[in-house]
Amino acid sequence: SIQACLFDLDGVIVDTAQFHYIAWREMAQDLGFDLTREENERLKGISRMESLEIVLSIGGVELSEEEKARRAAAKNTRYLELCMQMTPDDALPGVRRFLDELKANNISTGLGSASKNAQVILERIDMLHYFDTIVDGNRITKGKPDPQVFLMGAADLNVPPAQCAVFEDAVAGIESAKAAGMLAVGIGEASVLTQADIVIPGFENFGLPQLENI
Ligand code: UVW
Repeated sequence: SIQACLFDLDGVIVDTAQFHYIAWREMAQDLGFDLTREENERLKGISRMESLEIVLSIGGVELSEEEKARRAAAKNTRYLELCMQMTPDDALPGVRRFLDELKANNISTGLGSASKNAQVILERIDMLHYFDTIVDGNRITKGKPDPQVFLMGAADLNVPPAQCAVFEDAVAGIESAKAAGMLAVGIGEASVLTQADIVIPGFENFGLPQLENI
């Protein structure tokens, strides 16, 4: 049975994709091109520097390494400024209740995110205390779809991968969970998250009994 649950942050705990989109779009416009919402989808679960490379390739823009570093830092400053508007009410529906249920049943919890901002965002929505371990962009050397992020989380919690469930909204994240040998619960649409063991629209009608039934 499942002994640990590992959660992606962006799109699973909180919807920060909208802020990434605003901040990348402003950078793109400053460089003379636009970024669509659909193009922004490609950035989900992807690290900051890889996201920058994708955005620049969309615009056909080439920058020096120095300018890339400057642009990425400026984007992050803007992104964090937008994130600071969030309150604890911005946690996605049902996720706090589900985490309470896990705690009450002694199931370990971990965060597995490519973001270097994971801790500050969890603090902002007052949810840092829910996680027994945080594996974020400051710790990993290989991004999703590599399994490293979730294997580190399982090792921190001392739980074998086969007894871990991963909650993910990104295709790369589901791939990462499956490569780690874990149960993958997709948050979103089954037509997109085809490798997931089950796909749910969100946590509103999901609890431990549903998890144990998969
Ligand atoms: C991601 O968006 C994944 O990374 P960061 O928050 O570090 O820019």
